[in-house]
Amino acid sequence: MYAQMVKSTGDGVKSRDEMSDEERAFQDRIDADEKIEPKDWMPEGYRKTLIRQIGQHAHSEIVGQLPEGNWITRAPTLERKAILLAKVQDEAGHGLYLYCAAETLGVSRDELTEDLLSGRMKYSSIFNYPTLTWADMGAVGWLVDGAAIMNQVPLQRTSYGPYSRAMIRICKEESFHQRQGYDIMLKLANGTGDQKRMAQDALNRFWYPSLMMFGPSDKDSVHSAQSMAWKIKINTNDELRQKFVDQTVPQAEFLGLTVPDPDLKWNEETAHYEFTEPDWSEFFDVIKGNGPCNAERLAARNKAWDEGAWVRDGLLAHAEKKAARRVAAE
Ligand code: FAQ
Repeated sequence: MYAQMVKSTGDGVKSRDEMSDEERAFQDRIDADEKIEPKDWMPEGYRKTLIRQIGQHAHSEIVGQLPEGNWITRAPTLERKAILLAKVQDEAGHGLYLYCAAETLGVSRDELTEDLLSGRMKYSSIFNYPTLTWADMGAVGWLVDGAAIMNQVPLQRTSYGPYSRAMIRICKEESFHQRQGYDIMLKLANGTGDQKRMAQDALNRFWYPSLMMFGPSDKDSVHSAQSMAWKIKINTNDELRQKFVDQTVPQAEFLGLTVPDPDLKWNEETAHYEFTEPDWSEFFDVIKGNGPCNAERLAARNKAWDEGAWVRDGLLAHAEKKAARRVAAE
């Protein structure tokens, strides 16, 4: 365990000897699997890392509504429309729980929103890819929500109490989302030739961007060592990516679809699939703001924020009026 190493690890994680008494006591609580709560003492780096990760996660849920929202009016049946609408509403709810969890660390939702709208804060790379056909709703549910669950199930055990509790609820809903996506894929893959081709095309376009959701490979992950020492993260990026591939390939086989990786193969000895890494230069380009839809996504969020100003003003005016009435009555 990092925290118990006597020497500095060279990856920016302090050894016990380098920690202050407060930091050592904090690390002991983490190592004993105690939950850290908002009013507890915490290192400034722990607080900042959580705000960054929870904030990015919240933004991902909010921006993540856009690629699916794009298909609500064009869903093929009333039932599919109602299901997709409910799913997109769930994502908004996830964003709200996560902003609330971040607020317990001393940052306001308005500050986080400003950081998203100005492009200072990131959201998941996956939402910078377009959703071109109805089959993409299947691929997003199956692969994107599938990757999200793979990452978020361990986060239910994350060391920060409010984040961990938000994750428990979110994971329940994400598993429904994954199932609805797989159900769309199942219908299309067993449908007409055109429908099967649409499903295959969606898998082709979403496979590598889904693998990128887990973050850069471990050797390039700047935050993993410290985040794992603090149990903010429970697994490395590569561990989760491997688990996702191992789980998803048999699902693709069941659909009769082909994972777009000619070098994909099962390794009997390791009991894992060997697979081709995504194009990391594309990933870094997308997270720098140069993905196919980055500008469109930020423009949509900014437009919604600006057009909602009258609602926020109205709510504030109403609250002020109510407060004034209460004072007058006292
Ligand atoms: N996209 O050192 P690491 C969902 C950045 S689920 C963009 O490895 P870390 C549900 C990273 O921030 C999706 N940026 O970083 C849904 C850092 O840059 P920074 C959201 C990425 O934090 C489904 C730099 O690269 N889930 O939305 C990405 O230890 C369907 C170096 O990386 C979560 O956020 C990326 N994919 O590990 C909604 C889960 N990967 O901040 C709608 C919680 C890395 O220094 C529809 N988050 N970066 O400027 C995490 O588990 C972690 O933050 C990782 C990244 C694993 C994403």
